[in-house]
Amino acid sequence: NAMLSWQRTAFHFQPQKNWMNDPNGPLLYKGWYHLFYQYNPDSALFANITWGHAVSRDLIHWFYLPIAMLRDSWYDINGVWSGSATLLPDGKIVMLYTGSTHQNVQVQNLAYPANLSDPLLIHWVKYADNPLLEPPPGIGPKDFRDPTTAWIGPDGKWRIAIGSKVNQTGLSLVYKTQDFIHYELNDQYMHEVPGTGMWECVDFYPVSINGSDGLDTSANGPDVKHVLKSSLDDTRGDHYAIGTYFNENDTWVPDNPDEDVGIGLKLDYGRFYASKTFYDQDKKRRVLWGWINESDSETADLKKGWASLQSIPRTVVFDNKTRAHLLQWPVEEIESLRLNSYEFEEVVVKPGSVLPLDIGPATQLDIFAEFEIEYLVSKETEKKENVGCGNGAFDRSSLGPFGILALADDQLSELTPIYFHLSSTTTSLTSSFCVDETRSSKAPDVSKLVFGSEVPVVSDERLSMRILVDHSVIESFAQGGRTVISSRVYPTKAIYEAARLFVFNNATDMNIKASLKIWQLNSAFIRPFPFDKKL
Ligand code: DQQ
Repeated sequence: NAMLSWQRTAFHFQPQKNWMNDPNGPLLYKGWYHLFYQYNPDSALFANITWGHAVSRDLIHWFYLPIAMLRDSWYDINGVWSGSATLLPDGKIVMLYTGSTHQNVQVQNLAYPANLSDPLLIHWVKYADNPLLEPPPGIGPKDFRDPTTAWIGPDGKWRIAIGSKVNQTGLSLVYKTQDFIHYELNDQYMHEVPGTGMWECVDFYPVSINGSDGLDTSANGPDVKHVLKSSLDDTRGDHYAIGTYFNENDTWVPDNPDEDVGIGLKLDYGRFYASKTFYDQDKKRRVLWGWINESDSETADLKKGWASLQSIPRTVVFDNKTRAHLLQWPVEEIESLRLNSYEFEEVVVKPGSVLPLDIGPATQLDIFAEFEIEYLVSKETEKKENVGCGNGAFDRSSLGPFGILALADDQLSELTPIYFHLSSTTTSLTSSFCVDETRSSKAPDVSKLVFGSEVPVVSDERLSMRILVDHSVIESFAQGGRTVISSRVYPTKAIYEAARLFVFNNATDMNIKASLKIWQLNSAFIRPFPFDKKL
């Protein structure tokens, strides 16, 4: 049975079968988290896009619900594309989404729940006079999509942002509205960055710079900065920048122009795209979802009968230490899946060695690892290196790489290293945080890349990583989530009981002392809603 193939994940959200892409309209309503998603009901390839729908009490265990919106009108017949939810102060819900029309023009549409007293929000009504917005003058018919969650300004009007481009300049338009039916386009863009191309799935939200709570999308004030994110394309990924939002004309300016949207930081340096946040008003946190694609072939996807998964939802906060990054962290509810735990303290890993971590089956794990460094060469001969991730995990040099081998078999014929490579051993360092997929699978037709980026290590910090392993996906977080990498791997040997975990040190000039805490993770319940039973 293809559905039972080992690549299927156990605690990541996936539809029962067929194709999924972007997360859409996440919200918390009457105690239920709602996730909608770009979904092809007919096959495991991208086509016929509708809105799939699932609900959860805790962001981990999910119930599939009927498709929320089908392609049934001229204004979305070529796809019910991405969009966002806004929870209004009077308790109503507004869903804005892009439709691809019968002529493949991108337009913005409104939908709302048929019955607000249904906490499952099963039935959706499309507004009778859709579409509400067509591409304005100067904007191409296929460059106008993915409305954000709305935020309200001091004048009492709501604003939404919509991604676009003019020539190769990526940009975000802003519209104002009072009733979500009539809209007025601002004359200024919110922001634009030359050379970045089409901005898909713009996300725009405040972060608190003095506290750890998330903020409602409309929050603003002196203790707030605003994050602007755009999705460039699935190879370049989801780029963000932190900056200041100016209420009076709805423009936004990055703190650091050299790290502007699309040319600076990425939410995730691996396989992760079209992400979107929402504000969880009960737990006062901002939660991020992202689409993690397959990296095997379309033929393999058709054979499996499914393609894609969603990341583990992550809380997003401003990094109070660097004051220049976001920190992403798996929502705390994932910890409810923890089973047996294993601890390893100050395991010395000598240059060139690989040590097994005896934890039993290693296909569903939550791993914390901290590393201390013992430099074996005198100060005088100490080398500085700036190797980055490009050389992969197998190229040895004085300061790395070292880290974890996940989804490895005993013979190390398949393995996925998640590792650091330092630039300097003294004081405050910058290191690279990387994942190397190149030896992850013997299967043919699998794309295998080396991913990663710099991760600043603040002086009082130890080098640390957290890794979630779930059969064919590995999500890795360095330095509390300052740099994040999602990867897909399809081992053929390191599966089921044969999957192992190791710690390795490929540095030539230092010992590594590794301290680890590892949990087996249970599977989550992800299944059709039991309409016939009482919950
Ligand atoms: N996916 C949707 C678009 C969006 C793109 C179509 C991003 O609305 O721009 O499935 O992956």
